[in-house]
Amino acid sequence: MSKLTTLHEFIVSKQKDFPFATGELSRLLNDIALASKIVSNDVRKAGLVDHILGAQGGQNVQGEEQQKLDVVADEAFIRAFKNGGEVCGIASEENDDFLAFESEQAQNANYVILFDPLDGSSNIDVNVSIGTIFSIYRRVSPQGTKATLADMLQPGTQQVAAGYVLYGSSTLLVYTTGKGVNGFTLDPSIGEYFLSHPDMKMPENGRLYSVNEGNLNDFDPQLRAYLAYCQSNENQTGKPYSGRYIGSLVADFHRNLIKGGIYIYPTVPSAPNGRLRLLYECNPLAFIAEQAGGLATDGQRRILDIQPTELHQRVGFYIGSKLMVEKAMGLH
Ligand code: AHM
Ligand code: MG
Repeated sequence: MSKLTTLHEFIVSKQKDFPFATGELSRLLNDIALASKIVSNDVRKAGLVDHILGAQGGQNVQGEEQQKLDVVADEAFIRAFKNGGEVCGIASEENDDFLAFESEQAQNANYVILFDPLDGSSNIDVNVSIGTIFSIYRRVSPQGTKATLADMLQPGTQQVAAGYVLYGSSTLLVYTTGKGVNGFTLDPSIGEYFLSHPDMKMPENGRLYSVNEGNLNDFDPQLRAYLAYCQSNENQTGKPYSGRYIGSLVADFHRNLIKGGIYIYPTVPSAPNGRLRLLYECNPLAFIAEQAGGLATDGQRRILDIQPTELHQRVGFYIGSKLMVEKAMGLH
């Protein structure tokens, strides 16, 4: 049997790819792994908490109030980042404003992290896959001071690492540091991630499309024409593509990354700027998609080129296999 590679071994072995690496980024990735194991454990107990403990007045055995899982996840990640001391600040989809950490160690740290602690929250209560998405940047403010908004509002091209954790039939951590994409599966019995998906590549083309078709009447003519193409016998496979929409972006993206497909959440009248957040959802997944050979746009611009102007900015989102995104953009 060939030797298994743990996430920690893998991170350490890749540290030399960064000529001036001090180990800070490696430690930050380990902090993420740790927090994700805590959240994974909580996610696995979610049904118990909601339907058994929840039935007892929302209190656990110690008589403490149960919190919602997205808040639990948010706190677990923030705690890991605060204790780890590798970031000077964080921004989370769950919080209105960013947090600048006060400690001297944090103020001397070089990185900020932006994340969606539990994406697909409408799926929590119905036992369907959910995930965490994260994006890491080097700060632009001077070291030794508090993190600023400018540290958070950097275009996606400046990401030094990004990834997601999918709490699915197993827990999987996928990340990139700009040198390809690798995936690690958690062995829950020993609490260790092992390299399970080395050097992930998105198929150049696919036959899965993921979109909330309930919004069809609000889609622009170009998108409707693209969906009609997907559903027709006229596409390159000669038979209709399959529609697959979980409603958890991480899970929809992950499936399309492996099998080939496109995920679309366009701008619509009810969400004129789109639904998904540029900083917490679109940039990190766009970085991974491009690293795996795919594409991500807002309909006009490459996602990674967009200069953010606010923390919770939303954008239209087309992400997936290269030829499918190009076709949807009307480039073929
Ligand atoms: P969330 O971060 O509040 O969970 O919202 C993002 C989610 C995505 O995971 C998912 O793809 C999308 O919203 C689903 O939206 P809709 O229910 O409008 O199809
Ligand atoms: Mg989300």
